[in-house]
Amino acid sequence: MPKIIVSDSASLVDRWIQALLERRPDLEAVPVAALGDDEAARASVDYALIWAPKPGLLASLPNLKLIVSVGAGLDHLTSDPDLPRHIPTVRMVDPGLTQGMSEYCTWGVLSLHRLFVPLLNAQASGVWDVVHAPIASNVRVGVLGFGVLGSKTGEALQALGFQVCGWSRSPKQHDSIPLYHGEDGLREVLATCDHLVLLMPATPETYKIINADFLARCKPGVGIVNAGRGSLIDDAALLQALASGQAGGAVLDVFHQEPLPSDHPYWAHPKVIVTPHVAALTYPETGADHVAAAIAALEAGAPLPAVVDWDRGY
Ligand code: NDP
Ligand code: OXD
Repeated sequence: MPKIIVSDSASLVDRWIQALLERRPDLEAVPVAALGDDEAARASVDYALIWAPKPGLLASLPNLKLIVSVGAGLDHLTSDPDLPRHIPTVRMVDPGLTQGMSEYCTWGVLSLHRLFVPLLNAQASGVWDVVHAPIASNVRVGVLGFGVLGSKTGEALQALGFQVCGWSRSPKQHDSIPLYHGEDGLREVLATCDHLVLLMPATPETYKIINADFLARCKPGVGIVNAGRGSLIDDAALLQALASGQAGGAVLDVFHQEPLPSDHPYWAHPKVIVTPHVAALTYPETGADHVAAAIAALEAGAPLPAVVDWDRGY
């Protein structure tokens, strides 16, 4: 009987096991915590559905054939210096996660667009301060990172009436959303967008991509929603742009250090909304189809869905 080990937040592990067994009753699914320490137990593992493995754990499983990341991001895996990168690895694609992300990012854009941050500050001071937002059809939102999550977020923003464009690493097409890539494409996006949604993965190429030079190329007063990873932003540059008015506001879910240190300037910043990495969650009940599909593809020798290309970094 093929064996899969499961690691996620404690409250989700039993739900994963139930959801996996409903789809694949032929599997033995066990929590990582219940895997014995002896050689025979380690040798019995075929597949791993994993969030943040104990460093060295995956490399110690001699018959491991497939790693499925519980998250769409991979940094919880790559923080293991011994991650066995020769084993096929699949990123999470989950309709529940995608829906959550599109809700979070549309809320983030609406918070900036409808000036909710100054309105909430005014409420805290008991001030009746009437401010009006521009009409959405005159506002352009750029989604940087137009992959699984970015494309659905872009479509949701477009459905709300915003002008939307996307930017990705490689050329892509969409029926109704103009898409850009490369340096020339970025120039066009930054020069024309009022708000930017960041949904790129953490890679060496995207590290601090939102820096002083990048922000200076944006429209004055640009709004930033970051639900990708904290490593995308040079915090000193964003704080400087917020102080000068070059950036109008930011909604930030992810940070270089999590939890965000209690003395970080973002916490009390009057132009910033901080949320504690809650933009989107993978739900076992909707994500298990992807895990079952990945295992079935591996067993059939077919191409794996959402397979990671470690040379590309995601
Ligand atoms: P995808 O791999 O489907 O999409 C990533 C997108 O980023 C692709 O469009 C890709 O381009 C683009 N990209 C990658 N590198 C670059 C680059 N150097 N320049 C420009 N574009 C680039 O990932 P998902 O949409 O599934 O997830 C995106 C990220 O969202 C995850 O990596 C994770 O960090 C974050 N996330 C955050 C969560 C939260 O709760 N805050 C929850 C879930 C995910 P191309 O299309 O050309 O490949
Ligand atoms: C993810 C996340 O990458 O939750 O899925 O951050």
